[in-house]
Amino acid sequence: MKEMKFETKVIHVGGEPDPTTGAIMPPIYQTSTYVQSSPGEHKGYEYTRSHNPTRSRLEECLASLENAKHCLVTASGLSASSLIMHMLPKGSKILCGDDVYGGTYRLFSKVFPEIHDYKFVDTTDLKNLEKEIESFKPALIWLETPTNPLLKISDIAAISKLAKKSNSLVVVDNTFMSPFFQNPLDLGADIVLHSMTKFINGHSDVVGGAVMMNSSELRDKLFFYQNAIGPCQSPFDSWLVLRGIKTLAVRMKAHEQNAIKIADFLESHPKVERVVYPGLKSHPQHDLAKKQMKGFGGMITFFLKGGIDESRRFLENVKLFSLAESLGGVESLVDHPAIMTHASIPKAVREQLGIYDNLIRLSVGIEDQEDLIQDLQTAFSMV
Ligand code: P1T
Repeated sequence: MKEMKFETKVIHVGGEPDPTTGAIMPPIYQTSTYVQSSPGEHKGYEYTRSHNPTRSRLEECLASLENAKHCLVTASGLSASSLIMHMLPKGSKILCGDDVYGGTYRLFSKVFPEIHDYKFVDTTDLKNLEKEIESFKPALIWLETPTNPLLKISDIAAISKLAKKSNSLVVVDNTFMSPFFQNPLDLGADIVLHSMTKFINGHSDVVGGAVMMNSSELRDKLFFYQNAIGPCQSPFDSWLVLRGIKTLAVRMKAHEQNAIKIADFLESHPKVERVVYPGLKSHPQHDLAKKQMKGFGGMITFFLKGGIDESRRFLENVKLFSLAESLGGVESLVDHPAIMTHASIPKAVREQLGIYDNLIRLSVGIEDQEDLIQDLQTAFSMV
């Protein structure tokens, strides 16, 4: 059979009917252990921290969506990031994009500096990045693209080329695009990482992470740490993601359609200072976005005219957009990064990056777009 398209893979890869009963939905193997017929003789499953058939189905599906040979599903996005850090030899150098999720920044600036050496740089500036790679000689380059929350876009193919010359690994956190809109391994990255808590699951009811890669050596190293440290996802949560992921393609299209309309609306609104959305011509890396992404996604960042008081009034008056951390669910969310998701970044660093008190991040859901625009309109009128 010809290679299946994305829309087919999300439903059928890992979604084969149960061979024992014919159940069209995969069983939840809610078990911690597996019976052996003789010591060491088993059916490939010994203990759920190491392997679980429900989780294996999800891993198979996710690997196919990122055109990867391997996938490991973890308990959260950050536990997936931690596994990658544990895998590196002590004292490794990591060059990380300067604008990343606040929790990633905290992990790399407060937890792992005891083991490794981190440098945060603007990875959208290729010339400067090339110099940094030459002088810092990183073992690993960490890209989040588009970034959270400023939606900056790094050139995955060009950076992967530079990295190959210096034998650095490239990791791409692809959470904002999901495998539907961007496939970093196809562009030369070594590992792609997702917080499955977001678009992949899509229903705001699971925390999870995943890493995909083509190298069996990398997979085996990461699996060793996954098994040794223990951040495995529960069978029930893996099953929920298997359920949620079936609609990933239709959801991503709907998120994007709404986001395009809302970005246009915001760009013409008198109370908005600036809108950042990869699909807008005004986005500084719009051409790169068109080249390396298959769509622009459902995340929008904008700057309100004013400061914290105006932001508070806006955020207290939206109704359909719920004020909450996280993103990527079917329901629209709004976030104030400086106080919420990126509070762990020191104020001075935040402001250097442009994460001011008037910056607001939208995770545009799949509700009716006129209802969403009306909701924003009402909140603006209260500012
Ligand atoms: O929350 P967790 O599943 O551990 O994923 C961490 C993570 C990793 N990478 C990116 C790009 C992320 O956005 C996140 C989590 N982000 C939020 C909770 C947020 O509201 O931005």
